[in-house]
Amino acid sequence: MATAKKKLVQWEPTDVKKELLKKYPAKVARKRAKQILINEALENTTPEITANVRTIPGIITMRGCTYAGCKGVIMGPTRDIINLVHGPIGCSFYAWLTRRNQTDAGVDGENYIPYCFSTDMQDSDIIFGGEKKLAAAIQEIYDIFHPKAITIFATCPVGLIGDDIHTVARNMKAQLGDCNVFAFSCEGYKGVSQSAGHHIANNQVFTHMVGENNDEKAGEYKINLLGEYNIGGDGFEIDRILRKCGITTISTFSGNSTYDQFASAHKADLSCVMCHRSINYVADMMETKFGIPWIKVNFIGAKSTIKSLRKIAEYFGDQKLIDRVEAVIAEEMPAVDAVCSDVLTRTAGKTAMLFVGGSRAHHYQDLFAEMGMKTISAGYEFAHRDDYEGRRVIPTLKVDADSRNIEEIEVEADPERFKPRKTEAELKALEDKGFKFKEYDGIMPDMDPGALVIDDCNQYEAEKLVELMKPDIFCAGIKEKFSIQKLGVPMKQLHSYDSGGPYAGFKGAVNFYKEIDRLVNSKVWSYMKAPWQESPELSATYVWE
Ligand code: CFM
Repeated sequence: MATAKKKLVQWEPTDVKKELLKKYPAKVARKRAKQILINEALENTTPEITANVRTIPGIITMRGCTYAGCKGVIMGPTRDIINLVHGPIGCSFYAWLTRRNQTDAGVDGENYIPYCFSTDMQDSDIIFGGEKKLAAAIQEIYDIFHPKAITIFATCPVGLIGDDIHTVARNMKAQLGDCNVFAFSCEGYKGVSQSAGHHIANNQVFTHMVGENNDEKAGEYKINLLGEYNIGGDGFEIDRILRKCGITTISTFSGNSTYDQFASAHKADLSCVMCHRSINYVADMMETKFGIPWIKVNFIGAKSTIKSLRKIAEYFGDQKLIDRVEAVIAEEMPAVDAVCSDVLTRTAGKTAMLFVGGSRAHHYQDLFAEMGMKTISAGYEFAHRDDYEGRRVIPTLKVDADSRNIEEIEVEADPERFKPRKTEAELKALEDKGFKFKEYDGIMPDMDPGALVIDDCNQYEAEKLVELMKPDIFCAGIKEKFSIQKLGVPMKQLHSYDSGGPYAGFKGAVNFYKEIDRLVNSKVWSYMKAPWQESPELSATYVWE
């Protein structure tokens, strides 16, 4: 049924919303209605969206858990720290190398990412407590690997039985002497999604590692790249471009990162925030404690990459850098333009839907726009209102019981190391020219009026949307992949990139154009027919008949 020819163009966004809600019990429909908006952002009359709230029980959400956000997302890409999961083996096994954060082990070769470290809790540990087993595991890791740091992750049962992982960490750190040991209270149930896990991870990274190494770092135009996780090698492509421009990356949080990068992050002169959702508070803390200003960047999309590079150059204000950035853009863009104009003839006017995490549903709209494609519906799994409506709503965000679960750390200016990177007058001069610091307007202003913005979209709604609106491509994750393809619509995973990528930067844009062109122009999906679509009444006989 789901062929492009049968597009039901008569569906108005308000009708689509009604259809999505129709099957729900009244109370559920009322709640979901607040998480589904019809975008009117250009006039800026869109009412507030409900986000970062618990998924309604019974709904099959696309979200992950707090442990996933802490262990998998933030700490997962760090190569020379040993991440030890305190819990039953499943929590570790199913988080083992499933996120495609790539690593280059560098000259030192220290890389623990291929390993899986777990305390493998058993029934007896749940009954009698697992602290001794945890301490023994830390000792064993130390004896075998001598890593710079060991971090401990609490899984759900650890919180339930009350193991004091922080005390174990403190004692082991003192006992070992030359290994930093600290823990995360990131039990899966701790928040409403992986977003809570990001926050728990980042707070501890900031407390236990940032600022530890005071050695001067070589290089010019020093930046931190915050919220870039090197999925499918995105970070490598961004590094390539930055290096070519002469920009020095002191740290990346946390794609292909090392202990020393976290420890030296306070030596940078600018923080560039890629994924706002997972890390914006770290950028704020860096500014408060060390005086490093921050800007929002986006390296997904060739135009966004150009904009971000120019913004970094404008911040440093050095003509040498400004010229170098322009030279790099001039050198890189012909190859990008050539592929873009080729695919445009086949991709312009096609439609996309994006339901991904907390930032990609926004960033990837830029790439689709470059291909002349329109995003008719998009939303985040777990972002907060500021990622939809912009940072201006932050002061009005309600603090509920779930947010209260996450420790807010108090940060003050460091008495010795706080150093304003620019004078008040310099900052003002930049701002007067339209330069924006710590600004993010969210996804909604960039979406067309009438587009459907859906927070925490679920399996049922995803299938319903595809059925009603027939997008030319649907982007989400592995849980959605096959149900969407079975509806006859191509599906691109924008978490893992379906083993593809990189899609960031210039070379990434070219990869993406080609991949999407191939997908949206493939007829194979429309040929798919389930048996019941050919003959709606299935009949069968019992073998003994
Ligand atoms: Fe940030 Fe991410 Fe994302 Fe995210 Fe993620 Fe990811 Fe994502 Mo999957 S940190 S919010 S928790 S950009 S793992 S690299 S793709 S959901 S949109």
